[in-house]
Amino acid sequence: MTQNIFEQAIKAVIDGDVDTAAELARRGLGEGLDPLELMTNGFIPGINRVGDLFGSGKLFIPGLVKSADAMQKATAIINAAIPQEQETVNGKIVIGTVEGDMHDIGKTIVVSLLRANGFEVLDLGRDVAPHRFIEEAEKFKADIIGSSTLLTTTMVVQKELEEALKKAGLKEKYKTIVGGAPVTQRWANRIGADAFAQDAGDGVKKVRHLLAKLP
Ligand code: B12
Repeated sequence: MTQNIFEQAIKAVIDGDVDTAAELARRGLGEGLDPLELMTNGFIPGINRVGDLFGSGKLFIPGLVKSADAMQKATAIINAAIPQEQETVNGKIVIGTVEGDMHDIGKTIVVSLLRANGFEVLDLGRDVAPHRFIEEAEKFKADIIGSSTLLTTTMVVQKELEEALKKAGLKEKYKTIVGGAPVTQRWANRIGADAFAQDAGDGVKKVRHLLAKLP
């Protein structure tokens, strides 16, 4: 039964079927499935397959956009169902997708899970320039700056953010965490980011570690 709903979710995303994706998200939650499990075993493998199909030339932009719509609809329903921690914990994070990159599905899942774990999060959305990450972190009195990138061509913006922080004399003030499909621990080390996370759950874990290191 559960396996079946995951398979249907994968298919709905590949087909770009927004209504079915929404219905499956609601049905899965209604059946008591854990929101993250529904995401991790159903919708995320679906959008990853879409990425592979697009990458190998078997799916084109209109199909990619339809699948992204189905994924976004399901994500919104599932994110809204993640139980929220009532007490806020000490820890403020600004997070956004870097300049030039419009992908925000994964970043939005990370935001939801961080909030669900009691962190205060300012979501800057997408297409965020390095100077804006810094300005908003200053205003929000953030502890951590998180950036997401899905395009290999915009990974460099994460490096520019590190450089801008150093130039402004703020590198010690904020911890940074990077994520997104092409991002690795190796990349984080190379640019001097303080942490890398491979998914939203790992993000929460790494944010906790970073906060423990703050003075
Ligand atoms: C959906 C999608 C789109 C949608 C995005 C909709 C949206 N609002 O996000 C649309 C249709 C708009 C789109 C557009 C394009 N796309 Co696109 N897209 C994808 C696709 C299929 C899925 C991305 C996704 O949502 N994954 C699901 C989420 C849950 O995973 P995730 O983002 O990796 O996030 C998780 C982790 O990485 C981590 N994480 C992510 N961010 C962060 C941040 C922090 C701080 C932390 C801690 C963790 C973390 O946690 C998340 C949750 O677990 C990918 C393929 C892929 N497999 O990545 C291609 C892909 C990224 N796209 C690609 C391309 C080429 C494009 C376009 C250039 C196509 C075009 N010619 O126009 C445009 C780019 C426009 C732009 N300037 O950004 C390529 C990139 C290739 C490359 N080498 O850079 C990919 C890889 C497809 C491919 N195989 O070729 N795309």
